[in-house]
Amino acid sequence: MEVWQCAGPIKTGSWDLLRFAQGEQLTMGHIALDLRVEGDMRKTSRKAYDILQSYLQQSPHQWPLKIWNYIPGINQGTGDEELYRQFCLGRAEAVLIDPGDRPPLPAATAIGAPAGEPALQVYFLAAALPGLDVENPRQVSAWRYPRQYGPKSPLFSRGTIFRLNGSHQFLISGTASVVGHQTHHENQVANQVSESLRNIRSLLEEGHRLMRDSHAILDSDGVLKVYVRNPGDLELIQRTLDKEAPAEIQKIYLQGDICRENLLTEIDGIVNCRSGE
Ligand code: 3EB
Repeated sequence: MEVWQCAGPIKTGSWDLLRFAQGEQLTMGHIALDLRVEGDMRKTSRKAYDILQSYLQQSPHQWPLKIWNYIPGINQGTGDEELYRQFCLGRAEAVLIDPGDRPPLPAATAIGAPAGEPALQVYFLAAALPGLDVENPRQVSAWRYPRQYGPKSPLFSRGTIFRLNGSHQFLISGTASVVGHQTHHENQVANQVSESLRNIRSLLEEGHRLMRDSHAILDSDGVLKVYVRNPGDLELIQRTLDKEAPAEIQKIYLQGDICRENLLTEIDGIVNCRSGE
């Protein structure tokens, strides 16, 4: 469960197939589209992002800060037919922006749901102003991934910093054992965890470089969500993180498939930023 609190009154409602709760500074929303009704993953993804986009255009909170995508059977299908790649294709068809123009992109997570789940689900957090995009110097920006990963690149920033009630928060996208654009440590789950954590630290450091006076801290106000492909890996993943991540930060472990077959784990999260050194 994700709980966001902001100043009221909170207005709830629906718009087409989308449902939302809108406070003063933030909107949280959700779209679920039945894949059997819409036809296939590409069409469903395109429609979900069409609806999201037209909703945002008329909302006081026009800028998505973070998007969570839950994709049934994410690794089903081979080559460009893989459902994650079809999801990326539909998203790119709907989203009107050219990432080459460097528009603000939301942070995102894309995680598998059980293959039997009927619906593609998209959750979003949006605000009146875009966040500050942070890319990771250790990783190729996802929107610049080469063709081998699919016909259309994923559209998200590695992280977004935004201001809420006087302090900065850092929204961390799903971060896996990807260095450059390649998967590292295939079949080695503990090393994948370590590499994901190195990527997160590098991302937070880049945020500090961009923000100068503000830096993200892995303390008890923060939370890391750790996605685990194989439940049998849970203990090893937990032990590795207990060794390598600060004890104070909250950790949530969730089962979910990752967007590349050779990735066994991925971590996203939200951490606070503090002023000064
Ligand atoms: C990666 O580094 C992992 O398609 O929205 C992470 C976060 C990933 C978001 C997305 C995909 C997405 O490429 C995969």
